Amino acid sequence: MSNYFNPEIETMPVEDILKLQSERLVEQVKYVYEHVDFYKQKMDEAGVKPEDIKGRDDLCKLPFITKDDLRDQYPYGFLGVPLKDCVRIQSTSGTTGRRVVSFYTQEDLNVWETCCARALAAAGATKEDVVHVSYGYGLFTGGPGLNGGSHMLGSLTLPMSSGNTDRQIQFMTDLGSTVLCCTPSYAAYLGESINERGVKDQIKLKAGIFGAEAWTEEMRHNIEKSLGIKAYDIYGLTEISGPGVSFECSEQHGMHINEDHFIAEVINPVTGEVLPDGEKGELVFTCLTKKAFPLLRYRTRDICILSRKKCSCGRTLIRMSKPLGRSDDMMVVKGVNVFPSQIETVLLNNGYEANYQLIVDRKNNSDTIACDVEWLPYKAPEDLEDKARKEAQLVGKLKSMLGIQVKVRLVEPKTIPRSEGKAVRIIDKRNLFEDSTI
Ligand code: DLL
Repeated sequence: MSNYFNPEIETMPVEDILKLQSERLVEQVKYVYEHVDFYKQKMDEAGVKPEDIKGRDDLCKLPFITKDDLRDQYPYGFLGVPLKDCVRIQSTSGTTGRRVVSFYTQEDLNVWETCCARALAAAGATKEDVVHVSYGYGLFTGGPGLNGGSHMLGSLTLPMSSGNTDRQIQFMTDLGSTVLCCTPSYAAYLGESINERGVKDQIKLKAGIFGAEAWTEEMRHNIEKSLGIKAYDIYGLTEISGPGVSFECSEQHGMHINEDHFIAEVINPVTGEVLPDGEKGELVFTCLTKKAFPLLRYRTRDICILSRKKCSCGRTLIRMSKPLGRSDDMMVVKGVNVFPSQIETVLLNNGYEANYQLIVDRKNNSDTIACDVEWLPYKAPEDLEDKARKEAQLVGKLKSMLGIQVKVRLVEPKTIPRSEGKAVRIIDKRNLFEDSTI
């Protein structure tokens, strides 16, 4: 069963949604050209006038925008309205360089929250539900986004924010939370903690909406089992609004993009060439309705696949795969591309959980990669020999997945720091960017 928040949009015939996108794009390009100096300059440089954009087929004439452009224009360079018409600021969780700040008018907030309400409805939430929001509140978009979506849906909203796991579980049992929203790594930790305390039978959760970081199907399976729920993915980024740019439906097979507000493209990250649906590449978004921070052709660095295949939930909105990695976060170790998700898949397929950390270093000009993995409490190695055997087994499995030698160290449960927000999986000690020149 799939519930729609805006059935007329979510199930609109594809030709109609494409037509709506074309109309909105023409308006939006005119709007940004007149209101944001950056676009006027960039389009003039590229020799493109607003009149050249007659519909979505002309989108490829527009230049791309990158995170560097946002940094250069920080903080007000992309504003499409006077600052006095903005009512909210949010910011990325980025830890290096200048933060990206995003601005919202009241109407921009309404659109964002509508997108989140669609995600909640698709996960089966209604007015009858108690929505437990354990994403961080504040500058991070997770808490405010799902909170707003839950209000819009009319659900009872518990603005828990992240942290204080005992209190989370107490509220969950006392107030009968039915829908949980947090990062998948925190959901896994909550599942672990609930089972340890033996209170699973007091939990009324039926669904969870987990996003903001990569997670695998195996991790989904583990979370569903430990919390006794259906776990849905949700995707978004601060620059484009926040969570709810796309969301999973009952099919749990790709996330529907809110195409009345965003056009998605997939490009070859090296050449910038637009790729046909079904091919893997970097996801690029164009905002059709945002006024305060209107990004056109923004390169997300997330690697994805788009699909227009019919979905059994009845939604006609295009689907994107889970992000399969990042064109920038991908690690190159010993010349081999390594995505943390590949390592996670090996661990979960071999009876471990996603409690691991990767340590990448460079010794004598040669890369090393080590992986600390917690053993499960009920699967502790019997002795040192057994531990070495189990480690060697994982080394072999990782070698066949990645083609390189990863040093594996099994460690005691609960020794790898847990995260209440996005998990820190990689420690790269190589300082690669310090040596780089252009
Ligand atoms: O993480 C927004 C969000 C909040 C999404 C809550 C979902 C739930 P940022 O902090 O700007 O925004 O980070 C955006 O996080 O470009 C992806 O690389 C990654 N990301 C977001 N959702 C997913 C997901 C929020 N479902 C960046 N799967 C994006 C994998 C995700 N990666």
